[in-house]
Formats: sequence, structure tokens, C-alpha cells
Amino acid sequence: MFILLKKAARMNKKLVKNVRKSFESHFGKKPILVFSPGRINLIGEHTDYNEGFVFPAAIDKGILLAIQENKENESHVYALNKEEMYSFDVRSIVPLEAGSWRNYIVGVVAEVQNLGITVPNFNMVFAGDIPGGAGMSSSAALENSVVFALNELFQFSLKKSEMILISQKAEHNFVGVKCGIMDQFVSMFGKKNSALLLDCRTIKAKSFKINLKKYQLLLINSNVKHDLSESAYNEKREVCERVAKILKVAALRDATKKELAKIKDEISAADYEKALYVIQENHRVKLFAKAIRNNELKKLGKLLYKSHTGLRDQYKVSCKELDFLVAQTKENKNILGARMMGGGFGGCTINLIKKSAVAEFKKEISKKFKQEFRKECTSYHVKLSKGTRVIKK
Ligand code: GAF
Repeated sequence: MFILLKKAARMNKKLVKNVRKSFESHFGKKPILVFSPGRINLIGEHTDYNEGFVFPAAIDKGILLAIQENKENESHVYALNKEEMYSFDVRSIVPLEAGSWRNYIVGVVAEVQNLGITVPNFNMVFAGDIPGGAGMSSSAALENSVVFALNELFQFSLKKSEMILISQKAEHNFVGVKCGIMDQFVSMFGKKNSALLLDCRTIKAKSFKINLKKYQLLLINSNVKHDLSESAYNEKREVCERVAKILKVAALRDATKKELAKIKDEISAADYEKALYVIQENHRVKLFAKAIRNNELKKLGKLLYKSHTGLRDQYKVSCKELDFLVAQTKENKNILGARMMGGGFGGCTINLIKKSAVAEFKKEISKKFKQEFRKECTSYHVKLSKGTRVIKK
């Protein structure tokens, strides 16, 4: 669906080659290779942990991981991008310093073991082609690649639906982000050229082929690195849970605007706005799916802008760079809509733009962004792709 597909395909091949080569040179054996994608999210931000709806898609960028068993008393994991090796014994795992990539690995191993499964020691190399902090969920991709690879290597017979819960628990208990299930789900179950309308309560998804005709999606990275564990992400979740409790509902997904209005005096104005945002965003996801079905592109664009306004003014997870990137698109008649994407506090915007206008816009936005912030923004073309899988060659 997007342009520059050849370039994207080439890049992945290079990733496979580099990871395989690195594994063989470190460990002298042929590995099992697993690819786990990152994601974009068309709409439905911060609705997943409110048991609501989201509309993400897996992409052709993600984590490539190589694994093989070893007969030692230690596991060895090499993070190729960082050129760092970490050795640990699977029998004595503790969470490591906050912000370390090691937590994703040991967290998944520990959560598998918490199910009563014994994980033997292993050798691993991984690398990725999505920049960390870009809001494209390299975290879920890494977690999923680890659990999927362990399952493949040791034949644990875990189902994919179990694996995503393991990944999510690792994120909660080892990384420290009380995330929803959107990222792990779509990274595991993504479909080619499609986005998934996911009900985060039932964890069931409907897949939608995405064909935007003369338009395409374009990501612009503000290059402001978000770090969800250090940010207000967990606090936002707490607000939602608190308001749901006052409303006597299981989650904000069950609340209506009318019900929320009735308790307005019992909560702070800020909490009221956050809960209202969640109710409205949840509704927007359903409208978005309908507009995709009916091919109403202008409607899609309007919903994207509304989502951004809600994230900025009500939920308060945007930042000046993201707001700037979105504001600039409003002056461009070839762009139907844009919004910040993912958890927020940095990362990318997602833009619905006419294909023929992409090159010009990229030039223009990078110039304006540089003038405003004295730093670069980066654009990405992504292809909607399949979920986590073994790479054969
Ligand atoms: C992050 C989280 F990991 C997701 O679960 C989701 O809440 C998202 O932020 C916001 O929609 O990516």
C-alpha cells in the first residue's frame, strides 16, 4: 500500500543477514530466526487499558531475533544495535535497572517460568529497524520475539494468545509500564495490508484491508524520545481506573458521557476531561472503522484531527513538537488529517496524505521543523505486514 516498498524489503534482508552473521560469529551455530513487527495505530489511543477499541496494524519494521540452545549454566544475549552482551542464569532472575533493554528479555523468561514452565539456558542475538522511542512499539516487538522464539526452540506449546499475555506481564512487572494489550496483540496477529479493529475486552479482532486509493499514511518522527515508564503513562491509567470505580463500572468502556456528567462534581476537572476523552475516543474508533468500510477518506481525516485535539487538550499526552507537526498539516490541502500516535510524550505523528504530495510535504515539514526546533524530524514509509513469525531463509 505504501511507496518505497523495495527499500523496506531490502532493509529487512539486511537485518536478517546481520543478525544471522552476528549469531554465528558469537556462538558458532545456525540459529532459529524470528521476526516480530512494530506497529502503527490508526486510531484509538489510551483506550486499550480501558477495555475499549483500538485500530492498529503491524508493519514491516521490527525486531529480528536469532536463538539457539546452549548447554551452559548461563544464557547469553547480544543486543546487536547497542553492541552489548548480557549473560544471566534463567534460574535466578530479578528486574534490572530501569530503562535497560535487558528487562524485556529477563522479564519474558521470568513470566514464562511463572507459568510453571522450565526455560533452559539459551544464546540469543537481536536487532531492530525501528528507532526506540518512536512510538512504533519496539518494546512489544522485542517481548513477542523473545517469547515466540523460546516457544519455537523449546516447543513449550504456548498459544499466541498466551504469548501476548506473557509479553504484557513482562512489560508490567519488569519494564514498569502498565500497558494495555494493543501493541502485543497486533505485533503477534498482524495481517498483510490490513489493520485490526480490536476489542480489548474480548481480545477479538476484525481485520480490515486498507486501501486508501490516492492517499497513504505517512509517519513523521518528532525524534522526541518518549519513555513510557518515566512518563505519566501509569498515572493516566490510574485516573481512568479511579473514575471507573466512582462510576461503578468495570472499565471506562462501559461509561457514557451522560453518566460521567453526573459525577462531574465528585472528580477534578482534569480527571473529568481525561475520562471524557476516553469515552469519545472509543466512539471515534467505531466511526473510523465505519468510514474505512465506506471509503470516506475525509471523515477519516476529521477523526484523526479530533483524536489529536483530545490527546493534546484533554488527555494531555502530546508535546510541542507533535502539536507543531500536526498544526502544519492543517495548512496543506493534500493532507486530510493527522494526529500523534501511540502513548505520546514524543514519537511520531500519523498523517493521511495524498500520495502525489508526499515528497513536497516531506521537504517542507523538515525545513519548518528545523527552523522551529533546531533539530531534525524523520519520515517513515511503512508497509502493513504479517505478525510475529519464523523467518525461513
Ligand atoms: C502504548 C501502550 F503500550 C499501549 O498499550 C497503548 O496504551 C498505547 O500506548 C496508547 O494507545 O503504546
